[in-house]
Amino acid sequence: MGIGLLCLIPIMACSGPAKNATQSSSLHTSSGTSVEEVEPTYSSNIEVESSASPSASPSASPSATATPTRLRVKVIEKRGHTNSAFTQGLEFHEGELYESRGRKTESGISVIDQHDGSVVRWMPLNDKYFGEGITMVGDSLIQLTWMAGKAFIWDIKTFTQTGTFDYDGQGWGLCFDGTALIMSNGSSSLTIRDPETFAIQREVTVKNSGTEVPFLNELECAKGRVYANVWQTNNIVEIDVSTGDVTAIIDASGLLSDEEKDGVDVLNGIAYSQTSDTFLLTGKLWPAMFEVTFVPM
Ligand SMILES: [Ca+2]
Repeated sequence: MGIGLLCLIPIMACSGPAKNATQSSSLHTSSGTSVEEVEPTYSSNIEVESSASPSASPSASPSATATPTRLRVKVIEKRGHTNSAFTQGLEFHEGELYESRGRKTESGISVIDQHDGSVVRWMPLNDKYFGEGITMVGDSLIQLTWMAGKAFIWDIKTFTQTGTFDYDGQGWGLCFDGTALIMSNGSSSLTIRDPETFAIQREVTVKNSGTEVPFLNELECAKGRVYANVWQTNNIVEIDVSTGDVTAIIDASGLLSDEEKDGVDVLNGIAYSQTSDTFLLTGKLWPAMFEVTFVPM
């Protein structure tokens, strides 16, 4: 069944929560009943280190893996961003910046100006879908949806839909490492998928020193690692996807001023620029994007 639809208890017993709880859509269980989407009772500032619970106890010894490096963001440049964009995916491709937006009736894919965030090209999603993460494979843009079990394939130049992939469970983040697709679903697991068929090749559980890291959200494949926003936190984790080990934790707090935080949602959106070897970060409804590098604390 869809992951975690009935999971109303706090935190890590849930493997995939109803994350966008400002929506009031009805959710359907595998038994055909529907439940109203409920605001999760999660802490709004979960620390990655404290994310363990009895249900998520590490099976491996904490000493089995190295302690992740602690990093912070160093801002190179602050840029504009449309504060009505509910950012679910952000990625550079051939010099252009692509953004996916979520929320029903507001979802779509776009090319946005990488300096002021304004929309250069836009394709709305059918109103019944809630857009999620995106990535590019060749001339195709693949876009996840949150609860519909469908990924849409778009021609990158024309934004014409060329196909659909079906999958089980929720869709959150997506990136392509040049060989395989990596997808998150809100849990601590990432699925590694065939870019041609979307078939799952393998699954990896992401752990910080042996402890599972749930709520993996927007993804970015860069520099031989996978970077993931951790939902409801200002942390980005750097993951060795061959093992699932978190190799670094990046503290991205403090980017927005107190005034700018008014009305915004969580940090979500990582795009790596190979040209400048920098990352561009933003969040849902954020008024700004930040070109950053990751540096030691
Ligand atoms: Ca991304």
